[in-house]
Amino acid sequence: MGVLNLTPDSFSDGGLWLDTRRAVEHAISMVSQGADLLDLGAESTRPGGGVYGSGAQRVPVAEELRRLLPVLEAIREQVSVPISVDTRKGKVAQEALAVGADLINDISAGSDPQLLAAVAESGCPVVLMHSRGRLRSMQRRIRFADLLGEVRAELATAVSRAVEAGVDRQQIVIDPGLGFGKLGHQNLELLRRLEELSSLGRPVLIGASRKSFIGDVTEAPVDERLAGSLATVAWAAHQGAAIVRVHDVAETVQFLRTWRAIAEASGERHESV
Ligand code: HH2
Repeated sequence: MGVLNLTPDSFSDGGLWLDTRRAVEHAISMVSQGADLLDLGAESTRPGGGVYGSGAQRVPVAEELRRLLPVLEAIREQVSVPISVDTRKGKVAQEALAVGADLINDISAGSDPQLLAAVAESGCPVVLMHSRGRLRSMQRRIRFADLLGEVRAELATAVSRAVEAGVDRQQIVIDPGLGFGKLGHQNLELLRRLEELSSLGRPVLIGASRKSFIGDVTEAPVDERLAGSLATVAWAAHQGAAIVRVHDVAETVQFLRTWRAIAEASGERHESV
């Protein structure tokens, strides 16, 4: 999943794709590099209270739609891969689905009933991501007694809430929400033990690309975290993640194709008869 942030303030690529023409070119280039789906976001969600100071500003619905819709419509005309929209707002999800978005990626795991209603009505897939508390303050007072157990239980609750709202369980993807209300070592542990989320019976998405816990380990600045990001992709793939959400598509695709070729290598030659 290739990330396209239509925001002035995203933590790693804020302001890069504000011009519609450039944003569309970038989307097309990610698809030609091998992205199987795209994720368009028009509101930064970097949490406050930690490395990002006061965190992202909340964006009104009208502004989020103004940033999103023209680019979404233009990309829809030119690419055939599924397009995801990264939003917490029901109204934005509804309008995006109406102009051709294929799935909704919600970092608040369906906190807006209108979003779940829009997803249920369209029958589209939805990503429900784990987080705790409010974006502005979630990096303060982080407490887990049983990290994996609590993340899994809270994701199970989010899945049940979505199903009660009419969302098809088979259309739900879950995400432990790396960097959202977790400390650096907790993000590492979630990656190492990712397989334990498989008991929820839903595919897992991982978004680790360029995040600050990679910087904590490597001391690399945000624009020099590709190698660290690829290490997270390796762990995610090894633990059975279905989708990795990344900024660097070409490098990730090359990495995963090689990784998979090794995993599938049998040592036998398959010659056509
Ligand atoms: N991370 C970010 C945004 N959306 N969605 C899911 N499902 N999982 C994630 O881990 C995730 C996400 C944050 O990354 P980015 O979009 O690059 O930054 P920003 O929120 O500052 O726009």
